[in-house]
Amino acid sequence: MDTRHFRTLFISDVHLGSKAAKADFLLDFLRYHDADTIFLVGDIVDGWRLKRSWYWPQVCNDVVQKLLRKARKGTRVVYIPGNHDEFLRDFPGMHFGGIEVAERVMHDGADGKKYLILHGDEFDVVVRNARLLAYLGDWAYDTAIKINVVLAAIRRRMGMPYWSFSAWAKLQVKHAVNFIGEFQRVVADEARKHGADGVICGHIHHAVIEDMDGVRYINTGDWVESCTAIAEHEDGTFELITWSTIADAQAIPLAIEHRDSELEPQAA
Ligand SMILES: [Mn+2]
Repeated sequence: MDTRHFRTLFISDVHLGSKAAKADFLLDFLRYHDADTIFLVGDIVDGWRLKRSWYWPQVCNDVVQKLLRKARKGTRVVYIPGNHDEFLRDFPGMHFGGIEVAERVMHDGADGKKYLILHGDEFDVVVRNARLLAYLGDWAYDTAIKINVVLAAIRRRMGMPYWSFSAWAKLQVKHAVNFIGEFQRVVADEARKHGADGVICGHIHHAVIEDMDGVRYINTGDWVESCTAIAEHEDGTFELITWSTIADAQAIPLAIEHRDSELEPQAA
């Protein structure tokens, strides 16, 4: 298989440090995919898991080394922290081995459009209480987002794990689809508010490229189940890549020993 080169690659929700992380799949993906710019759209490292019990097999180092190597070789690598790697949120503008950390980024697409890149966890509380907040209006909406941030910080200080939207949504199977739709709508609204034509996010582990009332909604998916990434071609078109399917079709040998490591319930 030849290496594919893109203008931009977007990857999120790898959850390195959790046993469910498919790090070996990602390592293979990174071998065959390159880009001028790589955006890591949050929850790459699962700080919450690591805090509870240290789980860091060699393949996690390999992924990190691979990314650092790409950065050294001239790829611009930008790390946008999520809720599971929020310790990085204290370092906006910092560089680690050539990887820059940013809270949010406005990406100029090759199609001439602007794409707001963010992880997406700040909208959990809004999604949970969407109807009530719509009724109460803008002030309540903005306040809810602020409360979410403060509560997350308090929980963190108390050593409690971040409340996980997708784990919770999965429990409410019947409503899960509604919640995904609600999340998409809320995040697309945020992009609109900032004058962006589209938004690229992660967090809910549901990869898709979709139009939400004139705003392009793109979700990078995850590397604990579906092994997906978003690629931006030179001509500005976006492609959703499902690596597990491609790897199977190409019969690319994977490091089997990591593959069936005990699965744990995942957190978004
Ligand atoms: Mn997340």
